[in-house]
Amino acid sequence: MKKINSYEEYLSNYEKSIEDPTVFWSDIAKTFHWHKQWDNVLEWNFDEPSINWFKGAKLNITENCLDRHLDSNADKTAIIWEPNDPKESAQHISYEELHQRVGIAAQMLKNNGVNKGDRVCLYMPMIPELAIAVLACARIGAIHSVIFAGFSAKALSDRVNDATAKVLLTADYGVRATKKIPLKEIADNALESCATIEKVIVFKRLDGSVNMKADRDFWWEDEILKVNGVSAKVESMDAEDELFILYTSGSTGQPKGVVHSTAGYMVYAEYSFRNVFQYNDKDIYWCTADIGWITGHSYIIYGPLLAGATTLMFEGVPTWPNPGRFWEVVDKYQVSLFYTAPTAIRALQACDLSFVDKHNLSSLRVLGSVGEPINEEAWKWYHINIGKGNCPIVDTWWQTETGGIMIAPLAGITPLKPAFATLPLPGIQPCLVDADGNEIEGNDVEGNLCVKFPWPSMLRTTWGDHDRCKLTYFSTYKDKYFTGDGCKRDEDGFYRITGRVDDVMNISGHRIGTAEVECAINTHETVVESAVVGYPHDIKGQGIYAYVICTVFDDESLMKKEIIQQIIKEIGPIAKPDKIQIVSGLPKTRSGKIMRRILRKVAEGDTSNLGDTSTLLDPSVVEEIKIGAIK
Ligand code: 7RM
Repeated sequence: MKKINSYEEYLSNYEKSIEDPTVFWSDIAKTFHWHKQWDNVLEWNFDEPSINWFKGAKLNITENCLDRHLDSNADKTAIIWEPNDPKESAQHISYEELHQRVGIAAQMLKNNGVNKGDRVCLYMPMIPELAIAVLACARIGAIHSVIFAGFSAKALSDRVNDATAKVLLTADYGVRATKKIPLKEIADNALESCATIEKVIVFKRLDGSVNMKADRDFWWEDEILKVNGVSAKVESMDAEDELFILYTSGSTGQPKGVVHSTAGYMVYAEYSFRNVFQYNDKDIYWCTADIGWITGHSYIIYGPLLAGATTLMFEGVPTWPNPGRFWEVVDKYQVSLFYTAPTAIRALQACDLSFVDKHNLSSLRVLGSVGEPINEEAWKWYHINIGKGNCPIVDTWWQTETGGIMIAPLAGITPLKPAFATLPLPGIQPCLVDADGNEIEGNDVEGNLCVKFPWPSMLRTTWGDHDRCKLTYFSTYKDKYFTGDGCKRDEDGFYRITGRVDDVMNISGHRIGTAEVECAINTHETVVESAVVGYPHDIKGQGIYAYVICTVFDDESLMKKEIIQQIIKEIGPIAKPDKIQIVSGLPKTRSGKIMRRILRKVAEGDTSNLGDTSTLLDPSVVEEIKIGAIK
């Protein structure tokens, strides 16, 4: 696949992609390996919604990730694995070895009863076997659902049940910094309420000192041996067959299973990877995300492997054994393309600069950012101290639902503006709409961000509930996909995403619904009601502020500890509130709606002007909340 080489070429490609999307995307799709060509490039309607890309085509995405590279690049490193502990050995897995290990793991799944269309849940640490398991599922047409290994047993069981998964892949433990995470034990607790799971396959990351349930639990290593080195037959998939489910938070308490399909996701993953990062075949590419999130799916596994790149997988954390770990790893492997989250940048920015200056970093060519708006200060720190002023920063805006990067500079090609995601990729037609749903034309404007034409990697449905997909994304504005984000378009037509306009928070780049946290808090027996809002946080981007009404309690600090425990149990540590305020009432309108605007203001520490409170049922609760506000 050829990449765009100049700004003029970007502009002309963009124009072509809008004028004739069919020709544009079929030219790109031709560079992949297909068992059968498509009959039609695009059939769509946003009302249902019904989206078909490359209808009638047959393919397997893993042949495009692996087999396709074997003739010329069998010995090239596909995956570099850097362990949590720098004293442990790293791994270098070539394309040839990865191809073989995926084929064998795929046969292992077959031997354990997994067939095309079955759901397989993956609750695993950041180890090569996770990438291998993802690809093994895709090899035999099983639908993978990766569940972030920081989620609690309750969150895991909810996702397993929603997907009615047949098999769970996990590990004895995960390791992060000095912590040992008992993944198998958490999975055991989750599975007490999961009737559909027939088998659990457990990878031994540590010593294997865990309970194994007879006839249900099997060791990965044993199951692999039983395959006798024979690879599974590749499944020929329809273009629109589901590739994976990935759960993400929305404005209700229940996470949605976002469904991506095969061909369109594949085409867009490679196209966006090559163009945004301006990948060339000598690059060493590192995305620090977790595979439990969409960034890991599209830009640790699929995008880079489709492009035949070397992709680095890191098991550890940015600050252990010291805050220079990222930069040590960059030097160790001569990383040239580096993709991380603003929260990580801000956390490292807060540490001593000597942790950066000890390292050379001259291998770096392109820096990336994803997950939340990057503030100007962090942008500059990243640009000067990490990129030494020489590396373009690609601020990439996209979502679990979009499958791939939508608005971003092409590295070294698109003019940069700090804190701007800049311009849409070819094929992407963003628009801003006002409160009445009318499109806002022209520049120097602000509105809600929508997309008005399909792109290949867009979500197709939400698992088990197509109406929910329609309602959440395609009903707010007619004939448009609604992102949930607010956005500005400046005088030059450049886009700056300003943050969510719905009840979704972004905590350290993790998407968490306020309703999810409220549901978790409300499971505490003495809690009557709660309201959760996000507020600006120096490192995390947003912090969580919870207002809670309780019946009796003796010890306020004990009560708060119990609430936190409840959230860890229901969701996981990522959803822990930063501040909890016990209140006797919440500001409600006469119709019973909580006025979150007021709660957000108080959480921000700005109580000088709370706006119009005349519609409140009981204005005195606001006074009490102001007095008790947590600094
Ligand atoms: C890739 C990912 C999606 C939400 C999205 C935005 C926010 C992501 C940026 C950003 C400003 C960015 N998927 N977001 N990237 N906001 N600038 N470059 O993060 O589904 O987990 O989250 O994240 O609000 O809607 S996600």
